[in-house]
Parts: sequence; C-alpha cells; structure tokens
Amino acid sequence: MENPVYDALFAPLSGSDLPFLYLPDGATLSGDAFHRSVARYANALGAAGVDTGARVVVQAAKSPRILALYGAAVMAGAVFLPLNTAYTAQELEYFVTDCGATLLLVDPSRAGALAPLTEKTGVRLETLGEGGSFDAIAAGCSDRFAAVPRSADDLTALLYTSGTTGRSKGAMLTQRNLLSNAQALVELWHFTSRDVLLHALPIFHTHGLFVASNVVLLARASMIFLPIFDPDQIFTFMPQATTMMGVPTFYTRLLDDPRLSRESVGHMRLFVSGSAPLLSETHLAWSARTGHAILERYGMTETNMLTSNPYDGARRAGTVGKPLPGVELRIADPDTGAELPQGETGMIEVRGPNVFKGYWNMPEKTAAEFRADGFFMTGDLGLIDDQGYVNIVGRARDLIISGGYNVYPKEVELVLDDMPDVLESAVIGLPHPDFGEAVVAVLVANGASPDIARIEEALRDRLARYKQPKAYILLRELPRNTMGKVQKAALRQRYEDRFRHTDR
Ligand code: MCA
Ligand code: AMP
Repeated sequence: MENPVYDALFAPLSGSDLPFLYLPDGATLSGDAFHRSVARYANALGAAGVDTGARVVVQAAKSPRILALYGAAVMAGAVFLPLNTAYTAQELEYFVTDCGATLLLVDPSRAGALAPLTEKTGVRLETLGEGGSFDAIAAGCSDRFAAVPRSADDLTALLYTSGTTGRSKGAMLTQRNLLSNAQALVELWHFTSRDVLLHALPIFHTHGLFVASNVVLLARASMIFLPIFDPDQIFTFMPQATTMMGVPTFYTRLLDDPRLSRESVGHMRLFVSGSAPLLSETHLAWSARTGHAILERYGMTETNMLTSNPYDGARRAGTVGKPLPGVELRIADPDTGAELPQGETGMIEVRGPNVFKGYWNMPEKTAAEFRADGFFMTGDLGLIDDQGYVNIVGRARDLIISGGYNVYPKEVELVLDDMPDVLESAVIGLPHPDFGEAVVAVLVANGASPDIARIEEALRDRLARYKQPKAYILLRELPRNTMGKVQKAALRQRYEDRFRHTDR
C-alpha cells in the first residue's frame, strides 16, 4: 500500500548510514537514526489518540524533533499543522479550535501557560523537547512503524495564512501538492545527494518546511540545521554547505557583513531567495561581492512554488522567472478573468498539481478564489515580459510582507480599533531597509492623544511580535476617496521615507 510522500521522502532514509542532519553543536544524525525517531513518533501519535486524518498542531522552537514529527504525521496519515512560534496564546486558540485539533505539541516551558486553552478547547496537550511528555511516550515506543496508506489526494498538511478579512484560513495541502512541487524543484535546481543545504529558515512555513526540507529529503541530500538565522553561524557553516535558501532579509543582512566575500562562499553552488521581493540592488550587490547570481523564485502557501529563475540561463534581477514544469500560469483581467496579452499587467492566476485543495471548512471562500476553469487567483499582480519571465508588480490584496512574514492589515486594524483611545486606524506597509516592508499604524485618536505605550502593551498578548507596528503616526483624520474608502496608497506615499535612515 502506498503513502506517496512517505515513500518518496522518508522511507529512503531507513537503513542509511549517511549523514542527514548536521547540528550546530557538532552532532550528526544519520538517515537511519532520523528515520527511527520518525517511526517512534508515529507510534507515539497513535498512543496519544491521533487517528488517520486527525490534526496535529505543533508550536515549538525549531529542532530536528519537529522535522521528525512532520515525518511521523505523514507516516501515520495525520494532518501536520506547524505554527509560527511568535503566535500568542490567543492566536493559538483560534487555530486549535478552527482545525479541531486532536493533539497540540509545544515546548515544555510553554505548557503551564496553555492550561486554560486546553481546558477550553479539549485538545490534548503534550510537550516536545528535552524531558518532554511526548518524547517520554516515544521513548517507550518501537522504532518501526508500518506507514498508513494514503492516496495522492489525501491531506498531508494544513498551513494557516492570514486573510483580508482578518480571519486566518487553513490551506489544505495534499500529498500530490507537496510531492509534485518537490519533484519539480529538485530537477530544476539540480539537487543531488551531494548537496548540503544551509537551513536557517523557520520550519513552520512553506519555505523552510516544504521548499527546503522536502527538496533535501527527495534528493537524499543533507542539511546543516540551524535553529535561527544568525550571520555568525552562517559564516561558520558556509564552508561545508553547497546551497542556501533564504528570504531577502537574509541576503541584505549578509551583505552588511564584512565577512561576505568570494572566498567565504567559495564552496557554494546555489543561493535561492523567495517569500518577498528581492530588490534588484540586492541581487546586483550580491553578484558583485560573491560572483553568484541569486536565484529568485515565487510561491504561495496555497500553491507551493510557482515560478523560478533558471538554473542554467539568465537569473534576471527583479523577475521571478518562468512557471515551473507542470504549472500553468496566466495573467488575467482581475474583474473578468479574461486572459490578457503578453506584456500587460493583471492578476497572476495558476493551475496545476501544486495548487491546494481549498481552505479548511471554508467552501465559499475557496470557491471565491478559483475561476470556473480551475485557475486559482493568487492576489498578486504581474506581467509576463518579452522573454517569458514573470514580473510581480504589486498586490491586489491588502498585504504587508515583513521579513518574509505576511501581515494582513485588517487583522491589526481590528485589534487597534478595539482600543478605547483609538477612533479608527489604517495599517500600512512602508519600505524598510531590513524587513523590506515594516508594519506602520496610522491612528485617529478618540478624543485626547492616545497613549502609545499603553496600546503597545495591549497588543503584546493579542498579536505576534512581527505583526505589531514598528511605528505609529497620529492624524486628525484618514484620507478618504469620494466613496469613503481610506486611501492607503496616499498614506504610503506620504510616509515612504519614514525608515529611510533606519539602520538595518
Ligand atoms: C522578527 N521580528 C520581526 C520579524 N522577525 N518584525 C517584523 N518582521 C519580521 N519578519 C521582530 C522581532 O520579534 C524583534 O522584536 C525585532 O523584530 C527584531 O528582531 P531580529 O532579531 O532582528 O529578527 P530575527 O529574529 O533575526 O528575525 C528576522 C528574520 C526572520 C531572520 C528575517 O523574520 C525570519 O526568519 N524570517 C523568515 C520568514 C519566512 O520563513 N517566511 C516564509 C513564509 P523586538 O526585538 O522588538 O522584540 S512562506 C512564504 O512566504 C511563501 C510560500 C514563499 O514564497 O516562500
Ligand atoms: P504566503 O501567504 O506566506 O504564502 O506568501 C505568499 C506571497 O508572498 C505571494 O502571494 C507573494 O505576494 C509573496 N512572494 C513570494 N515570493 C515572492 C517573490 N519572489 N517576489 C515577490 N513576492 C513574493
């Protein structure tokens, strides 16, 4: 019986003495050692009441354990749901409730604070890590497990993405979605078992989990698994790596470091960037300093990767390259859906085995984002240039991307508007030298001047740190058009230099 993702990504590790994970403390985990921890966790999931199709939520610091848990969920036929460690308990409660989680796994230090949440939602709580309760269960389990059969259309993961209405949606990703994309990327980016990926991304999002880890797994390559992005560690381990994937902030921060040179990247064959626009100036500066053209690609949680610059051939700054094999991409009139001629700007729409199954428990929202012929509307605006490269020129959605994390203004505005001192708010993204865009709140006071410190304090429990505004601007009123709609473009323009002199 088959379980395509397990068969292709995890099963080959069984019995392999070759290194799979290199850890910063010098430890190495062989493929077989890792596979045994995957099987142990798969048994432990069963012991914790996780059946086929049940949702397993994890919010814990990056470690090989989480990767093993992902493998275990795949093996046990459960649905894996990793969450950003920055989410507050309030945010966590929404995800656990919305997905109807069976099991919630967190760092041991966090368990105490989550007692009210488990009581309220009825989810089973276990801890993952040194001395964790889930690890104790796993320690008593066998390191062999027969993978649960799954079909290509079965759910493998549920990844939440914020929404324009302020309510996060769970993108349902199937076995086919994940595997087809990993196959396309391994081939396109020439990954082989000789590759060693420098992995410094978080593993609760598509980029670090599916693009980076799945590609390494499928290619039977290995990775240097770093807990966070830290330039000191990057320069320490770069001489042993062949590839790195990162968000643009990785590249701008490394460019600011005097250690970046042709010599320090001498062992590398490929740098990939995505999740947010890579400025042309960053691309060009990187080429000049290192001799490497960063390969920029474009994707979404709902679709996995969509386009990529070529491995061989021109990696053109400011473009995201061409559609991946198997991915159909068109530029359409946002209102009518009619395909536009080459060179014209419109909505980027896509179709293919990579495109998700829909939003969890949101059939109407799902239907609203697909055309009748099955194309998914990305919400990104772009054009295809005369060489067939996709250029992203804007977003139809009100979305801010800060350091590779998405922030939907509506979610922040709803929280701000709830504050007694605030009459109304408009949250915008402004150019920022480190994060690409920074979240900024424009406020209209409800009477006297609002106490910003108090607002900041109140946001602490309600919104993840990266969603909290980096600056506040007070206005007597918000600019509106004749329809009464807040003119965010005018606000962005007025304050575009706000962070110009900010240090990275
Ligand atoms: C941290 N902070 C942030 C961000 N990260 N604020 C805004 N935006 C952020 N991205 C906060 C911290 O809490 C801290 O707050 C202050 O900003 C400075 O933190 P710092 O130590 O400088 O940041 P860091 O911890 O070094 O993190 C920066 C980072 C990280 C390394 C760029 O954000 C990161 O790893 N980003 C990757 C995101 C990612 O993987 N995206 C993929 C999504 P304070 O000090 O005030 O408390 S998947 C996706 O988008 C699609 C599918 C795709 O195409 O890939
Ligand atoms: P997410 O919802 O976190 O999956 O983020 C997906 C969004 O990130 C896309 O819809 C794009 O707006 C943006 N994105 C990803 N890669 C790129 C890129 N290379 N250039 C510009 N935007 C990108």
